[in-house]
Amino acid sequence: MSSEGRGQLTLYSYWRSSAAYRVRIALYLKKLRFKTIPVHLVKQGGEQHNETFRSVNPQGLVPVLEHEGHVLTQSMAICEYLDECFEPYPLLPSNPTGRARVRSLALQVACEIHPLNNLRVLKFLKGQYGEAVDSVEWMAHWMNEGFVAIERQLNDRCSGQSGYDDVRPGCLSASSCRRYTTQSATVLKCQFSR
Ligand SMILES: N[C@@H](CCC(=O)N[C@@H](CS)C(=O)NCC(=O)O)C(=O)O
Repeated sequence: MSSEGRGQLTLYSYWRSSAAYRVRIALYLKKLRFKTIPVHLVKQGGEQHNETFRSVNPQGLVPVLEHEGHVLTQSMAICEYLDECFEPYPLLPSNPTGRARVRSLALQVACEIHPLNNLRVLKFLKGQYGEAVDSVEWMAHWMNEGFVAIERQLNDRCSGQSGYDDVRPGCLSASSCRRYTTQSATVLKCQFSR
């Protein structure tokens, strides 16, 4: 079904949030129209901490999707919700193995790499350890480790060794977008420049 007959999609989002990017990319891949409510994560200490936003998402995180009276959080849950509600342009392959592979790649970013580099984690590290911790080095370390493994899996895919043929490039970019756009970009870009 198209988005036209299914009610307004509203996304609470911040332009630099990689989790919100995942959902925005999924929305665009599925050609769905949506309204954006910006939540500035930095200005005035971060709008995610306001009671108004906490009443929408008690976790104080973007993205949040509102649809037909439902309030949905967690980017991967939102992407799968969109895929289930709106059939055209599927994000996941039609077979169970393909779906497991796509989910695995996406979760490697969403559950392993991203949480360690999140704003609140970096703030805590700086608050606790100050100059003793180099947050850029910290981010680069976890991103490098994660993306080395992902690149290796994709190389296997390119050489036809691991059966990744059914993984749509868009699905992966929804999970791994913005890998070059953080402060540690320079380090990573050199290593993952294809
Ligand atoms: N696992 C969550 C992560 C959401 C998340 O961490 N969002 C970040 C932006 S990328 C955020 O809102 N951070 C606010 C903060 O750290 O204060 C998801 O995938 O949706």
